Amino acid sequence: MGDSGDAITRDELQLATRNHGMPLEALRWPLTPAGLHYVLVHYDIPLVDERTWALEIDGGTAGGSRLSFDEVRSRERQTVVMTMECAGNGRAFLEPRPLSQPWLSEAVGTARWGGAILRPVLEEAGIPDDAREVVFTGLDRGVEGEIPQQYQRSLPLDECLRDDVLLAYEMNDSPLPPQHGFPVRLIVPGWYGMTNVKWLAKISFAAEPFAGYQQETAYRLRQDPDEEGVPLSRMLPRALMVPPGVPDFMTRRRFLAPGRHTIEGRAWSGEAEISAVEVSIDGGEHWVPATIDRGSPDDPWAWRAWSWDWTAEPGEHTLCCRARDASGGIQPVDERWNVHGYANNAVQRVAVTVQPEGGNGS
Ligand SMILES: Nc1nc2c(c(=O)[nH]1)N[C@H]1C(S)=C(S)[C@@H](COP(=O)(O)O)O[C@H]1N2
Ligand SMILES: [Mo]
Repeated sequence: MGDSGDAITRDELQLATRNHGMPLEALRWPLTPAGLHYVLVHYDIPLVDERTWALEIDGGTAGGSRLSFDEVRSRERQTVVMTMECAGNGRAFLEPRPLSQPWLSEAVGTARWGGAILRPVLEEAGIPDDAREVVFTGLDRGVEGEIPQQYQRSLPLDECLRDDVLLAYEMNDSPLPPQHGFPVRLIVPGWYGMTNVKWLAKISFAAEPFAGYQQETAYRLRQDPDEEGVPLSRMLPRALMVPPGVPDFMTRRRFLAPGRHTIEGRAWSGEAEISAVEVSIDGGEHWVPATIDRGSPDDPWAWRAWSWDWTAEPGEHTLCCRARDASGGIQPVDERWNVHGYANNAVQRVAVTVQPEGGNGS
């Protein structure tokens, strides 16, 4: 993987127009409307006919099996409200910038995913005694790192047996839109986006660690391309704010009238519950606590709303927010570089001009 200087390349732009982020003002919705949820597709969105589609389950002790779309939908339905974030979120802030989808902060969304629990499907197929992982294969094909492939990721067997891991066929109570994995995708709360394999075609039991491209080459933290690296799994803590006031069209600098404004946003972590959110108005020098809405205990995988009342003084400010979680994780003020540009959860910075003729919305 190469890197680039300051200017965005045509290839990055091509990826950035296909794969859209969630506009940060959409942090106001507890459930992201499906069209505002971020999208990331490595190859092409496949056209799937649900009447002929089937999910193949391979390597079970009960012999191979196939589930039709109706068979998946006739199983007991379970829902989970889950915040999903791409492991590459924050990549475009890194210097030098790793060449891939150039996300800033917006590769996130929260949806209510509905579907069948994976565990009984695996149990009915017969989990082999030596199974350590389960490999999930999507229908989409492409070439990456010069290797032709179908999108494939494995997950440790114990994670697959959680009650909240789903074969999802609904997003926000509607059928999955094509770009989000129609007809059926995997949903694994807490893990970075790449885990949630879309357009599922096949599930196979594996006795050995899966060595596919998306496991061994991509989605690892490395300081050097030749390192073995550390595989990514759960989302690091992050808080984002709704940029206050009104934006400049090109630079997105914000304009705000002096006085009292409520700064609001959401925070999440795949490791542990969010324990604190703090805000800074001076670019991360000084921090003050925000108020966290505890949310519903029924939705442990959903982001948490937070807010902070600001009495804005005229001048130039850099607003920042950062989250901590109960496992001790906290967002760094400075970026941590790695070869592929993953898991950059450095604090968000929003440039705000407070002036009497500034926009009043906050
Ligand atoms: N089959 C398949 N599944 C996939 C992908 C893909 O390209 N193909 N992209 C992954 C990545 S990197 C992310 S971040 C999430 C994005 O899911 P979304 O587009 O529904 O937000 O899907 C994951 N599942
Ligand atoms: Mo991703």
